[in-house]
Amino acid sequence: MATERTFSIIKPDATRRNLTGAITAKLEEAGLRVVASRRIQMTKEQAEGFYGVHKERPFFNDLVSFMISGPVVVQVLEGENAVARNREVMGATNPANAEPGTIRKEFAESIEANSVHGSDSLENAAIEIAFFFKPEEIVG
Ligand code: RTP
Ligand code: MG
Repeated sequence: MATERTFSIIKPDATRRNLTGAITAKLEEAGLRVVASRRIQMTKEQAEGFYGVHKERPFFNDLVSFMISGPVVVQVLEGENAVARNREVMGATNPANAEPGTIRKEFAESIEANSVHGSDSLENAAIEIAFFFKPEEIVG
């Protein structure tokens, strides 16, 4: 088992409903430690850049609009197998398919307004962390 860092976003549907603490508690209960955290209003340019891999997908414009519809909380999470552990506690993209006890099962509103983002690989985690945080802002 390796200690890893992954990148998380608490999305606008969740900050709007004041779920930042409840979601962070779920992450912590899953053994993940918040080693960096910042509440921001993403710009359109930031959201388009961050989700660049999805720019040919039919949902891209809606996704960008959603991600700038309110504040988000960007976080770096650290722990054993943090990338996979975080994906596990997040649950499936579509909350209808998410396992009981997962963040998306409990809190997500829809396949788009699904409360959290989590990196899908260690490589992408490093890229996504660097997109939002300077090394000195992360304290392990
Ligand atoms: P994320 O990147 O946010 O952690 O979510 P994910 O890996 O589970 O899902 P992904 O396929 O990467 O999609 C990114 C986000 O786009 C929105 N989405 N909308 N309307 C749709 O059919 C649809 N499909 C995806 C969701 O907000 C999803 O988390
Ligand atoms: Mg994804």
